[in-house]
Amino acid sequence: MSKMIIGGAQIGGIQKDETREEVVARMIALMDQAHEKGVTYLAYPEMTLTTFFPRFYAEDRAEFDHWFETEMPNAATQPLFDRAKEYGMGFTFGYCELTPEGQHFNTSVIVSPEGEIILKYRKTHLPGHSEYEPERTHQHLEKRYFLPGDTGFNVVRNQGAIMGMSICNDRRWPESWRVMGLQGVELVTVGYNTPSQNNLSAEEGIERRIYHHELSVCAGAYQNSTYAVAVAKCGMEDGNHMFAGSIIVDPDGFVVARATGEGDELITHEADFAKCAFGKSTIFNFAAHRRTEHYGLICARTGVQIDV
Ligand code: CDT
Repeated sequence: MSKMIIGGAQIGGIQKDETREEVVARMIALMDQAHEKGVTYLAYPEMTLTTFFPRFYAEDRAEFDHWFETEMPNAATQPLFDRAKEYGMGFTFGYCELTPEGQHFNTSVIVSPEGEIILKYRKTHLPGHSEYEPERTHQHLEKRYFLPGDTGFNVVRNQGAIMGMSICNDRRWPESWRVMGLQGVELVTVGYNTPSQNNLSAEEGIERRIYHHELSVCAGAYQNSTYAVAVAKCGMEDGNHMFAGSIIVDPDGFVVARATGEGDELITHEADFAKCAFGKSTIFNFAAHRRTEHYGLICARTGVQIDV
């Protein structure tokens, strides 16, 4: 069976003093709605359980360890896993992971309808900076609080589809999509927290930022002939605004569902994974058309080097 109703559970702002239990209750309310609409795979945002704390600076980063989870599931999230299992629903969500070795990652997982974590992904492209920058109007300290992910972009077969994940800034990098595309991915979920303003240039504006978000997701979906669910944590968090714009995109690169507000909101779409085959067997038939002999520089060189 190639059809499945997929969902994106957009989450409105989470304030600093909100507990994991309060957030999980909101997640379960959206899961209940999703179940009523026949959703069997549901995506939540990046860092679903907490406020987007990289906007704050802590001289001693250990002060922020309380935003991290040392096990998953844990007491706070177990009710979410239980409800999904009761519904026979697969899901994916992001959280901050602190490993037994003391490593910090921005992580997301895919959970099967049986309640098992079947794939873990640790965010690869960490935006921002690692030190406090007084000239900035807003700090974006992901590089301070997280290590670059060590998993790479793997996929897993779940509920009849090949699924993968990326997290927020990853969606802007075609490499993220292509690595999963080369594994035949049919559904990519992308959780995000994107500040509406976080650098010195206020001129960029929210509309342009939303355009770049959508452009990236639509291009990634089209060029790899995959469904994509991009889902925001958004609205006001501790006085800071993050844009909404959650979307579901089909393998042709068209937006087929879109959030209308900036709060907790469910978007859904009946995906037909058979539709991924057309692009994968024609214009994006990688085996027939890719020319890897000319792509070496992509892996050999990180930054621009001008030789002419
Ligand atoms: N969370 C995250 O990765 N946010 C970045 C902010 C970049 S500044 C526009 C993003 O790419 O959305």
